[in-house]
Amino acid sequence: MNKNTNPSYIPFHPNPSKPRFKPPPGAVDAHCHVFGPASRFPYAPERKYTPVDAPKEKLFALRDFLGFDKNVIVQASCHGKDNAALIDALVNSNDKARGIVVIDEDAGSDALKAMNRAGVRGVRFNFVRRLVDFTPRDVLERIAERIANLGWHIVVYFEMPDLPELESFFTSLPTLVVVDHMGRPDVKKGLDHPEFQRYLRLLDKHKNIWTKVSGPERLTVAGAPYDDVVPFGRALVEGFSDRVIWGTDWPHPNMPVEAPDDGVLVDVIAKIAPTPALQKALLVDNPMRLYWT
Ligand code: 0GY
Repeated sequence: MNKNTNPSYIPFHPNPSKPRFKPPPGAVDAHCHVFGPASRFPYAPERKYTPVDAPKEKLFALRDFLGFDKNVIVQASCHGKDNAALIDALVNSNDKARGIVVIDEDAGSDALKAMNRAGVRGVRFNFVRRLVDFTPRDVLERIAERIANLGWHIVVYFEMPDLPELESFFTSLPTLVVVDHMGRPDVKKGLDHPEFQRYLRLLDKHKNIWTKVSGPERLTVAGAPYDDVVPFGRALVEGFSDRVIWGTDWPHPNMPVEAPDDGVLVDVIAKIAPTPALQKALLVDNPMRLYWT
């Protein structure tokens, strides 16, 4: 633990189990992070939490252990707009990682092109108030226009009660939009609740919106093996099989009680994507189309 880590911060699982589910060849873990090491890649002064270091070597070892082939690394708020740790992971991945960055509207076009060469394919707009300060809509719109020219997409992170206020902004964006963690539904409310139904309608109407079916460990009330989250993931995989991707979310920042066992998370895949065809779409075909073409 580095010396700034919040005493209550829960580190990632030290010894995940081997999943029973065997990912298909070429499977992509399309939502994960690298943190630090702080000695080389310091955390952002404006961060809302200080994590335990989770460097690229550990991420790549986990990828291999779980039976995955590639990673999509997403910039997390603790590194602010300094994407150095992420870029370092991409360029040392042997073409097995792509990245989603967080940038300012004044990021230079040479810098963006260099990021593109390193394997960056999108930016993240984070609307979760406990994680980031507010960014004005017009700033985000200018970033969106700039990155659209590169063929990048936009990853959005929000909590489902905030969707009504954000929806018109999402549907006005000029790129593909990928939603983190199923839009963070409240699983206690159930599939039929207007909030989740609204999310399904959003995906149904807007073919440029994709969803990650990640994060059961964040959404569950029942705990592992996350069966209370399965119906939500399954509805999304079966309803939008060509626009879903999956990720571990390693190293699981800000878990309130315990770190998830990544092997147990991988075993959820077989429940939300019950056929080999759906599993291949979710883990290989869709992320490859989004990140490796
Ligand atoms: C996640 C989720 C969280 C954190 C971040 O940027 C972040 O710090 O995304 C969270 O605390 O819910 O996807 O890692």
